[in-house]
Amino acid sequence: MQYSQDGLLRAYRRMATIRQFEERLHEEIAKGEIPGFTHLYAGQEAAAVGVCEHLDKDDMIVSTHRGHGHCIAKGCDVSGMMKEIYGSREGLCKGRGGSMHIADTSIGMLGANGIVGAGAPQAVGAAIAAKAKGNGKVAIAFSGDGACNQGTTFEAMNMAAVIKVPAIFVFENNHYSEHTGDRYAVGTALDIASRAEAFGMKAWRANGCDFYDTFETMAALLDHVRSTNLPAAIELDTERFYGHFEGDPQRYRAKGEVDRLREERDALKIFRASPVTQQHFGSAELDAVDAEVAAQIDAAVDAARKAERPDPSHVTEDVYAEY
Ligand SMILES: Cc1ncc(C[n+]2csc(CCOP(=O)(O)OP(=O)(O)O)c2C)c(N)n1
Repeated sequence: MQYSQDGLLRAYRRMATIRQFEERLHEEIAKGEIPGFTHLYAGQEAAAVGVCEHLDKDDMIVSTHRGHGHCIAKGCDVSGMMKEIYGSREGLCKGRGGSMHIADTSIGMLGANGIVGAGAPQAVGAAIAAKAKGNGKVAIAFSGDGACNQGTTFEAMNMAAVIKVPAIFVFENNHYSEHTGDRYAVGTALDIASRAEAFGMKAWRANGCDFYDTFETMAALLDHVRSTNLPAAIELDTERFYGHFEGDPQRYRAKGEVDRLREERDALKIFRASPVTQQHFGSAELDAVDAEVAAQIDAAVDAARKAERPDPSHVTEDVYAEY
């Protein structure tokens, strides 16, 4: 596959932004600065970015409870996200959503949400709209290995196959559903992609810690979906570096497991070590991106701390919509 320097730099910047955004949240949450419940995405950067780098602004994605990475990969404003997570009225959703409900429909990010398995039916709805409008857009549902066991996900895959809409089911298998390992919870010989195949759609598998593998596999998948308007699925083998939620003591993980994953399965290290990356960049150029991102995250936290908090008088705003 041909890669442009600009495209690769943008992909690296987005992955580095997700990583640093998450690491900073991990620190700020420990200080008690942030209200609400937070699920960190760090470790899964190559999955979100490898998928979303192919998308236009009007292609749509639906996220999960672990949504920050999907938001950043789709192009959400990072400062607006930070303000949202800090509960500010200046946040992307006026501070009403917090970490778990960030959305920006103006760029096709239809929202994160806390109901496991809710994303797939929403994406099918969005894909029906794309088909009705005939605009050639696709709708992607990100789901975890836990969500792949939900009835809603099966119903959505069946409907997408029957009514033939451009819905894409991205299963990010980070091997845990809360505290339960996939080997206890996922049947079909742990093969999630084969479930999609059973509904009659094409499915792919890729290493979700490797940007290039994910990106190239998604290129083939999207060629198929955009040329046929049919649904498809992909299973990405990935890892999460933090607990299920912030504060999770992670007693279900083997001793040293996360250290090993950070050593062997770190999406940013794998990207830097790739011969394709090394053909295009020296490490100084990528270090410079890391420094720019660090400054951006510092500024976002600073702005979020100072941003206006909601007032009780705002509570009834946006409750009703008029058509
Ligand atoms: C319908 C529903 N059932 C259960 C829960 C509780 N819950 C929250 S996250 C989660 C696990 C999700 O695992 P997975 O889909 O693999 O996503 P991951 O957390 O690994 O990103 C569960 C069971 C929920 N929020 N919604």
